[in-house]
Amino acid sequence: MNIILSGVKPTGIPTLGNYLGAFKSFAKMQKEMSDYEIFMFVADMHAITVPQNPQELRKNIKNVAALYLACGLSPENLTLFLQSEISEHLELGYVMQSLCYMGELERMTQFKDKMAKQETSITSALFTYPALMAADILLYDAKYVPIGDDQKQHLELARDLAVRFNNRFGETFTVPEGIITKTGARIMDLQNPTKKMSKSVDGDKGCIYLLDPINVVKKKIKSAVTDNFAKVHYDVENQPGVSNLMTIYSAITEMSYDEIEAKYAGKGYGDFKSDLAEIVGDEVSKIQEKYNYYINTKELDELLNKGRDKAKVFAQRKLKKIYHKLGLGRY
Ligand code: ATP
Ligand code: LTN
Repeated sequence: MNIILSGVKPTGIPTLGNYLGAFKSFAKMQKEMSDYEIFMFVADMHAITVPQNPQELRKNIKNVAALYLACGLSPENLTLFLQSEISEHLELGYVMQSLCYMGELERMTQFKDKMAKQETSITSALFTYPALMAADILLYDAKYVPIGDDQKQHLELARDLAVRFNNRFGETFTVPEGIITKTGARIMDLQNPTKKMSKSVDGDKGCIYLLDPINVVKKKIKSAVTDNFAKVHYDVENQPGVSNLMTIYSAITEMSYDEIEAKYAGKGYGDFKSDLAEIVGDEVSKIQEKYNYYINTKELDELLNKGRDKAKVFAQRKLKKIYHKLGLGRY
């Protein structure tokens, strides 16, 4: 059986970046690849690699689960679950750590960035997190993993670890392939367009949260940083702010950059930003309508129970085989 799998960390309210880089493509793949099984999980174990407030975390977990559905994933043919309810992720995570070299983890840019910023409280779990992410994927023999551009390096590591295990212990894991959306792969902060839009970074003017009131969403778009060129033109180096807004425009409307440039030729940023504010406002309001349904009904918990039970069967079966290949245990 072929599986498409991905995870989202409940480290805050998901952003427009998460939607365009990840959630939106999950739903698209579910529609287009109907012969694949879709496994989606809330990566709550990854969330605690940085300090979390337990009450907030519990809320964020439910929010992420509801947003998977609100962003267009249909509950049919979907296995939706929480990572912390399937302990096999951690067990295989440990196996992956014992296969993974320190040097490989030290090279991970996400980790290096955090070290460079000398953020306090860098935990050992944050350092080994790519090994757990590899386990998340390999445990289910996922074939395709839709991710944003920032996860490319982690996915590469998962592939390397799969190949390494297979070479040492015989064919065991499917080598996964990352699927990165053409547009929307990296949405930048609206106030600081050289930085990724991120849900766990303070200072929210540059970040559109999927649960922001719609007037706030529009206001954030309208006050996004641009430049003095007064030309809607895609040029990431010289016009990063406008280019980022064009990426958002294109990811939602599916218009190409050339089409957008032609539409706004000779016009200033005012028209462009007002139109985009409406486009994003409409998209986010559709998401919120569905979110409100799922967060207020029993259906979400029922789906999570069903997803947990199904994922557990897969995970237990796979881990047993892996332990056997490693020579662990008595059988
Ligand atoms: P954090 O901000 O807490 O580091 P995150 O939003 O980067 O978290 P996740 O919530 O786990 O991390 O991300 C879920 C998915 O969203 C991943 O596939 C990731 O690549 C994608 N993603 C996250 N931010 C962006 C962004 N700004 N643009 C495009 N895709 C993104
Ligand atoms: N590391 C990812 C979230 C994540 C994930 C995964 C994505 C954890 N496990 C498995 C795809 C497959 C992130 O920070 N965005």
